[in-house]
Amino acid sequence: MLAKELERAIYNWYLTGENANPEPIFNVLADGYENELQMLVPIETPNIMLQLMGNPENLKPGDTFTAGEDIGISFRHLVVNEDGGYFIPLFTCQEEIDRGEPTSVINQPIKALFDVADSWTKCLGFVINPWGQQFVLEKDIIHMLKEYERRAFISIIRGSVLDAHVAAIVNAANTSLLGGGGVDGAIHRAAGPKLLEECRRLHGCRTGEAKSTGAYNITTADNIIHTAGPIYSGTPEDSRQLAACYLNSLEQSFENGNDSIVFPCISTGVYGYPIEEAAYIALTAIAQWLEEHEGILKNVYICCYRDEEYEAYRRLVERGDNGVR
Ligand code: AR6
Repeated sequence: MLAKELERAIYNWYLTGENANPEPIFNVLADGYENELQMLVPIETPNIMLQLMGNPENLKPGDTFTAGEDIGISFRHLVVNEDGGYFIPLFTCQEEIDRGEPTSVINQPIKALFDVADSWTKCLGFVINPWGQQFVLEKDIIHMLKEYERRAFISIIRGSVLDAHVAAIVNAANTSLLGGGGVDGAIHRAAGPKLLEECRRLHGCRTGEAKSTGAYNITTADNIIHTAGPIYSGTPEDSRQLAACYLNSLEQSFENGNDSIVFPCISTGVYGYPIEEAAYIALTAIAQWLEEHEGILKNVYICCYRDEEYEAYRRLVERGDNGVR
C-alpha cells in the first residue's frame, strides 16, 4: 500500500509540472520510514550466491541453501562521478525493475536503508525508480526525512481528475447518481457500465452528501466518491452545501482508508458556482478537515480542468489566507 502511494505521489509530482512541491512525496516517505515501507533493491548476484553457498566445492546439483544471519549483501550502484560517488537504485515494484536490465533483488525496509546510508561514505543517496519517473534522494534529504513532521499537503494541478493517480477520485455528480455531463460523464465513460450498476444500488445522494463506489476500469484509483454539489442560487445555503461536499467526501475517504484523494472543482461547471468563491470554500473546508484529522490523509489534490479554475486557486494560495501551505 505504501509503495503504491509513493508511486502515486511521484507520478502526481511530475504531473504538477515545474516547481511542483515535493512535500507529498516526503509525506509518504516519512510515513514509510516509520511504518515499514519495503523497497526492492537490486543486488550483485554472484557475490551473494557465493556467500549463501558457504563452500561451493561441496556443491551437488539440486542442493538448496538457506541464508545465514551474517550474509553481507552487496547492493548494485549507479556510479555518477569520477570519485566513485554512487546512488543506490530502489524500486517500488517489479514492473519498475523490468524496465531495465534483469537483476536479482531483495526486499528491504526503507528505514534500514536510510539508517545505514551514512556509513557508506561514497554513497550519495538513493534513486527511486531510476528507469521510469525517478525521484532522487540525496543524503541531506534523507536526514531531513528521518525527522520529518508529516502534514497532509494540498496540491493544485492543472488537468482532469482522471489524470491524477490516487486512492480516491471525487466525482461532481448530481442527486440521482445516475451520471450526467461534465466530469461525471467523463468518470462514467472511463469506469464503464459496472459503475452505473453500483450507483443504481445507492438510491441517490442528497446535496452535500457523499457516497463511495468501486473504480472499475479506472486503474489510476481504488474508488470513486460521488458527491452532489449545490446548483448555484446566490443564497448562504450554497456555501454550506458546497463545504459539506468537501467535508463528507473526505470523511468517506477516511472510512475507505484512502491515503490520497483528488477533487474536481465541484459545482463550478454546469451548476454555475462562481469559481473564486467556490475555490475559497473548498480550500477552507479541506484545510479545516485536515486540521481536525491530523495524520490521517496524506495527500490531497485539486484538479482544475479549466484555466480560470487553476488561476483562481493559484491566486488564493498566493494570498495564503486559507490555511494552506
Ligand atoms: N473531464 C474532467 N473534468 C471536467 C470535465 C471533463 N470532461 N468537464 C468538466 N470538468 P461539472 P458541476 C470539470 O460541470 O458544476 C453533471 O452533468 C469542470 O471544469 O462537471 O458540479 C452532473 O451529472 C469543473 O472543475 O460539475 C451534474 O448534473 C468540475 O469538473 C452537474 O453536471 C465540475 O464541473 C454537476 O455540475
